[in-house]
Amino acid sequence: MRIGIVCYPTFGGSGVLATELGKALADKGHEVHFITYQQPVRLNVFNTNIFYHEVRVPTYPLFDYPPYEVALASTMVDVIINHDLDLLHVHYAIPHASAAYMAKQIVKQKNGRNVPVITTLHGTDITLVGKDKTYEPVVTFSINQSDAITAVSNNLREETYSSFPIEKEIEVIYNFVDVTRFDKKPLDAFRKVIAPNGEKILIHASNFRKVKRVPDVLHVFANLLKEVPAKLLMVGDGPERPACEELARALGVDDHVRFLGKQEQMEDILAVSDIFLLPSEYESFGLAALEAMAAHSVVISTNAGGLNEINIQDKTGFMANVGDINAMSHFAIHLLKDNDRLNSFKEAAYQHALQFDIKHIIPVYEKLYGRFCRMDC
Ligand code: GMT
Repeated sequence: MRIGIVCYPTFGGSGVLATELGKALADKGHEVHFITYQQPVRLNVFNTNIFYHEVRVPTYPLFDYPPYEVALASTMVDVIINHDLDLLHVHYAIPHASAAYMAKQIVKQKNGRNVPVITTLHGTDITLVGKDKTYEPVVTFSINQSDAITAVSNNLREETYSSFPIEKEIEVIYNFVDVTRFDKKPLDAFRKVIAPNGEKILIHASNFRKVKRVPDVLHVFANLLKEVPAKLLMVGDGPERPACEELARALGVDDHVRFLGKQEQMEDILAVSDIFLLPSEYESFGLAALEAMAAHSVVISTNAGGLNEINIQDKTGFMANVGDINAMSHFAIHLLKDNDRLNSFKEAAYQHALQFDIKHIIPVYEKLYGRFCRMDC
């Protein structure tokens, strides 16, 4: 098949998922065309089946807001026609689903072809941004116009139905992880630098947005440090990072916390981790937590959104109500004070991650594509 993938090229979960999907499809022999405004961060391989089309947004003094959606739709039209795409798979509704709708209409008018559009909903496109009245009518319309709609968890499917008048079936296709990539032996030298005296290692990774409640990570860590020698790695970057660095100093834990910024080699970092902290206010799924589980890390998260679809209470990790710092601190201490318990949780987390392995999920997407394919694809 010849598949167009549209996503955000940044470190966000939807872009990561879309890029890994495209890479896996290319490995299986499909021709994959990424259409984005920048090379996706995880598109770090050379594969003759992968093509990357950069969306250029010409500026003009009149444009306070350069019309990205128009440039995106035009690039989609160009790639669909000139590379004879079988379908477009857009990740994150805004503005990808509406740009795809426009591209579809243009191709229909120009070539008489009805190119199928599949929209995958990821989270904040529905729960935060999409609900905003400024965007809602376009989001509702373009989701309804998609030939197929998927959501990354049951929770997101329900959230979508309760927030938007969606007339079509939303299919749940869970996010996935390439377990072989994350199931790595820790690099001893790295572990020694981070935790020279054998301290336990906790990790948080996110885009440091408000929805992630990153300060809760530091409060939990400060409580834990009173009882267990430990180090904390903070991976990623975003608007909350300066305040979090300040908070680490105010709590007096900054000597034990490293802010690593954006990192590509997550598998090497996660390999040294004992606990992954994700105290988010909402997660449709929590791909970062799943990657941590594949790396044998125990997840302590909130029970918000779809997190309970990947984290099993008292087995692969623990969940607490949003903002319940005491409960999360208690869970971390409970795990880190007993090595046998910690190891059995690590193994359970890894085993559970296997259910979301890439090899189970890619065929589900291929089957979905097959429903919309022309005879010759
Ligand atoms: O919140 C993020 O990390 C970014 C955001 C995105 O769309 O890039 O992530 C959402 O999609 C991920 C991949 O499907 C999910 O794993 C995240 O849970 C989801 N984030 C939220 O729902 C807040």
